[in-house]
Amino acid sequence: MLCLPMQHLKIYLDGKFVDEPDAKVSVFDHGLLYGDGVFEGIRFYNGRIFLFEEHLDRLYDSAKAILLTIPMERKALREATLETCRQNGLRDGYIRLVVTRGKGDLGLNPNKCKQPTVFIIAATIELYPENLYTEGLRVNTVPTQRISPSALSPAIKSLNYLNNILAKIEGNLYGAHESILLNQQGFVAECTADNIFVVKQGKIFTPHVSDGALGGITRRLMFELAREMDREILEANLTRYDLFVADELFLTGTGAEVVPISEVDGRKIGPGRAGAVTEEFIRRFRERTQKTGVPIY
Ligand code: PXG
Repeated sequence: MLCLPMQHLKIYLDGKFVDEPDAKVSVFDHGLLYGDGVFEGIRFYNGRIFLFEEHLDRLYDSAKAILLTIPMERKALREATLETCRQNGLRDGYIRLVVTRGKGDLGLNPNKCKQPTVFIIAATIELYPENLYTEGLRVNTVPTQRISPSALSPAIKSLNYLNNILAKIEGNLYGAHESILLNQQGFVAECTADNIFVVKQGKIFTPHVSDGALGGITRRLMFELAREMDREILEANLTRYDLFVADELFLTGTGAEVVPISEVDGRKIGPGRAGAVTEEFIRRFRERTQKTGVPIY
């Protein structure tokens, strides 16, 4: 039997492409020490990066909001991202674009960090199994509340995800596929890495960003797809009650895409599987992913 050498992923790290085992950052990097940095999760489908400019916009805005200067012009960062996909010969997959405050000392003062760290990973991603896109996810609301926008704006896609991770751990303890976080007023905010939508009597609702939801790029696409469907999405203060009595519920996110919810806190939602409106969003979303995006090759 012919044994081929194992192919390592090529990682972009501070201007160079390195094999994954050599892609290392300092233990003094404030991204690691304090979660001081920003990131994007981006998908590419059929040889095209999906909603690439929208993700770059959000990355630069997140960085600006924490006074972190990304040490690359947008054009260079765009090209480095495309080249990372090419170096790995991928046509479908997931990109993780990360900018940290860089190496500093053991104090948290970011002024000690002279050079931000930039790395880009392009890899394949394991989605939820296809059956869940018809059968739906079991989700739970969890005790951990979404961090208040006045404490840390959920609009900033920072490396500080402990709030979401604690919620995820709690959902895992319930055996849930995902966790729903409420805010301090008891309104539904979002899931750990997804936005949430409610369908009720033909109308569609989603939490306000000010209720603690990230302004998801997939969320924004839903507003556009709804217009195509002659439907309207309303931003609203939603409670657990609204989830329990919904006709349909679904989640959106770069990783999860558009995925139905069948159960919340052990209660069956609507038909207990993907409803007609959710299915229409899934169909239109998939069409977009296959037909649009920035070509890699
Ligand atoms: N809320 C939060 C807290 C997120 O982190 C979303 C909503 C959905 O936003 P987008 O723009 O993706 O539609 C996110 C997205 C991961 C992962 O690895 C997380 C995200 C995106 C991709 C992958 O779990 N966050």
